[in-house]
Amino acid sequence: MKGETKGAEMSGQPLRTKTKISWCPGCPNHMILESVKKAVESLVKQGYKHENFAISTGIGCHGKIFDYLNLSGIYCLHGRAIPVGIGMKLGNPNLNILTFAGDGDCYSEGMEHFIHVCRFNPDMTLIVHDNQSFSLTTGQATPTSQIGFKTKAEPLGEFNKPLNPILLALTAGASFIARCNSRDIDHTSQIIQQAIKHKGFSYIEVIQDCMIFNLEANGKDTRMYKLPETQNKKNRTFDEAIKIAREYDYNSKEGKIPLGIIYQTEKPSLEDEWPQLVELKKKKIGWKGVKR
Ligand SMILES: Cc1ncc(C[n+]2csc(CCOP(=O)(O)OP(=O)(O)O)c2C)c(N)n1
Repeated sequence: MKGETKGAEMSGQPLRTKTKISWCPGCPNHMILESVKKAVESLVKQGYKHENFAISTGIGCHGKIFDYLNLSGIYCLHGRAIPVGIGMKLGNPNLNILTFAGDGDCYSEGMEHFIHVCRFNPDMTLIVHDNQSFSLTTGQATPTSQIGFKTKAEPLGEFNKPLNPILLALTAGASFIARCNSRDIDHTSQIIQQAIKHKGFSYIEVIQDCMIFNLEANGKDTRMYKLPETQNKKNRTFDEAIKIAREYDYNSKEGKIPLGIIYQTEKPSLEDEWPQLVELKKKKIGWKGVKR
C-alpha cells in the first residue's frame, strides 16, 4: 500500500495521516507512534529519504500504527510482519524497513520468524510493542505474560513461565538488541535511530502497559534503569549481554529492568551475502525508482 493512499496530512507533519486514532486514551501505543515519527523525522533531517522507509505490521492493537504513519508498506497477517519485511528488503535492499509486531504476534504465532530473522541478519528493524497480553482480542496470555495472569481463556491463571525474548534473540544471533520504555519518547526515538543506522537486523523490545487488560503487569517504570552509555556499545561482550538480559525475567515483581542497547555486534547482513542483492544495492534505487 502506498503512503499517499492513507490520506496524508501534509501541513508540516509529513508522517501524519488523516486516519482517526482508535487506541484507548492513555495507551502507550500513542507514545510509540510519536517515538517512531520523531526518529524518522530526525533521520530525514540527517539525509535519509522519506520515500525510502517502508513498514510492515502484524495484527493487533500495535498493528494499527500502519494507519497512523504516512509511510508505504504492507499491513500483514497476524504473526507475519517479519517475513513480509524480509521480502520487502529482498525486493529492494535500499529500503529502510521498519517492522512492528505485538508480543502475541511476534513471540507466539510469529515465533519461528523471530528466531530466523535473528539468524539471517537482514538489514531491517523490528519494534515489538510488548504489553504482555493479546490485547486486541480482549486480553489472553502471551508468551511474555506473568505466571498467574487470569483471563477469560485462562480462568485458573497462566501456568507457564514467561519467555525472555532478549535472551532468546541473543542466543539466536541477533546483531542489535535493545529494550525501551514506551513512555520515554526521547530515549525510544534515539534507540530507534541507532537501530536503523545499524547494519544488520536490529530488534527493539518496547515495554508497554495495557490500560485495560493485564493491569497487574503495569507500572514497571520505577524499576527501569538506563544502561550506562559505553563509548562503543560493540565493546560489550556476548556474556555481559547475557548477564544483562537475565536481570529481568518478565515474571518477577521486583528487581531492576535494564533499558538501552543491550548488545550490538558487526556481522555480514543477509543482503551482503547474496551477489544479486549486492548488485541491486549498488544501483542505489529508492522506492520511487523501482520499475514496476
Ligand atoms: C492468523 C490469525 N490468528 C489469530 C488472529 C486473532 N488475533 C487478532 S489480534 C490478536 C491479538 C494480538 O495480540 P498482540 O500481538 O500481543 O498485539 P496487541 O493487540 O496486544 O497489540 C489475535 C490473536 C488473527 N487475526 N489471525
